Amino acid sequence: MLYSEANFQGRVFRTSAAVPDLGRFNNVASSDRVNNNQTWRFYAQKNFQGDFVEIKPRQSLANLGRLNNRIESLRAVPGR
Ligand SMILES: [Ca+2]
Repeated sequence: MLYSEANFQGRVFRTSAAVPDLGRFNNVASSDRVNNNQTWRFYAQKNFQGDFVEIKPRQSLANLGRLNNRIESLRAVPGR
């Protein structure tokens, strides 16, 4: 789940599948949470390109730091 504000506040974007283009949620996310048993990567560019931050199963990041308001795609890490 992605949140438009830090500390899991604001608008929410929820998905269980890869998202190559977040559309209206591009460059919005300020915090992320992973609620399943996969490791996910959150990327600064569409189609899983560019800088990324990795979040492990059941973990979260209350502030995306250098990727704050920069996330444009996300997917589970293949084979993990
Ligand atoms: Ca934001």
